[in-house]
Amino acid sequence: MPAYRHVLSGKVRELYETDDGLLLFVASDRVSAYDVVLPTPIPDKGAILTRLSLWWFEQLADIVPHHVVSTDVPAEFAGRAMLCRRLAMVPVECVARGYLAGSGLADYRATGAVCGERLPAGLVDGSRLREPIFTPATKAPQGEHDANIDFATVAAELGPELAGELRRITLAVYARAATIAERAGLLLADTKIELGHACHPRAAEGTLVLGDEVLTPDSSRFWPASEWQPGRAQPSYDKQYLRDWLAATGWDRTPPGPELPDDVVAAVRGRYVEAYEKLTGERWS
Ligand code: Q0Z
Repeated sequence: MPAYRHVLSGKVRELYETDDGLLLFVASDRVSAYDVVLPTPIPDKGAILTRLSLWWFEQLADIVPHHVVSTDVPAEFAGRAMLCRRLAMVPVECVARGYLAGSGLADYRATGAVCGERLPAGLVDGSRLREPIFTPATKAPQGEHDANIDFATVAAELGPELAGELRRITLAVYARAATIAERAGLLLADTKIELGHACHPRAAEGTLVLGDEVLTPDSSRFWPASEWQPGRAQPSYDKQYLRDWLAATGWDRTPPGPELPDDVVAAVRGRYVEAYEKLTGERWS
């Protein structure tokens, strides 16, 4: 493993580049709530989400190739990092939704549509959509929220052919993942993927590659199927315990957040382990 230099910090992850032109994608143990990174890490969270991403990349490999080259990484990142091919990222967030929540719900309430897709009247928080929809968004700068855009805008910016490929791949990834999640007792409400073109000149021209992390609780909404109840906010699989505990402290959601006690850390870690074990069918340990 050659030398590496830090290039980017996200709220809960880091990106480095190596001398041979690869990227090192590192997941930290940091956890955020209400867009604030909390001062207390969740042990193994970075490793759990990395292993989950790697597992999903394999499940999706017949739909779309992925950017991972190796998990042979420097010791300080062992278990929570992936060496990746550098992609020319498509400047659009690719989101698929099978259920109404978050910004999709907000847009539906305001306009009756999400990303230009007209939906039937009478849908509520958590409603299942008759058919999953592609709801692209602009990539907002750090600290800002992505803005939903309609398919016609993506087609105008990137060309109708690439826009159609993004939609096709995003919906195929959602369909595969939702089926797998349902077998594990989880509903996949929505997921965001990042696609890019390989930069390597020998790579097949025009092939889209799946980048970033995939189908982790940080990029997707997973709901316990047994608790799904349209008409109210659904409990988040990973963070509901944390949010409920934070609410009870009276924290006003401005930084810094409160330190988490050991029992809360253990409960939140347990949820990530449980999500990993349910989805993959493998023990975490
Ligand atoms: C991912 C991000 C951050 C971690 C750039 N294979 C790739 N090729 C080109 N660019 C990226 C990737 Cl994964 C890429 N990000 C998001 C930001 C830490 C990941 F601060 N940015």
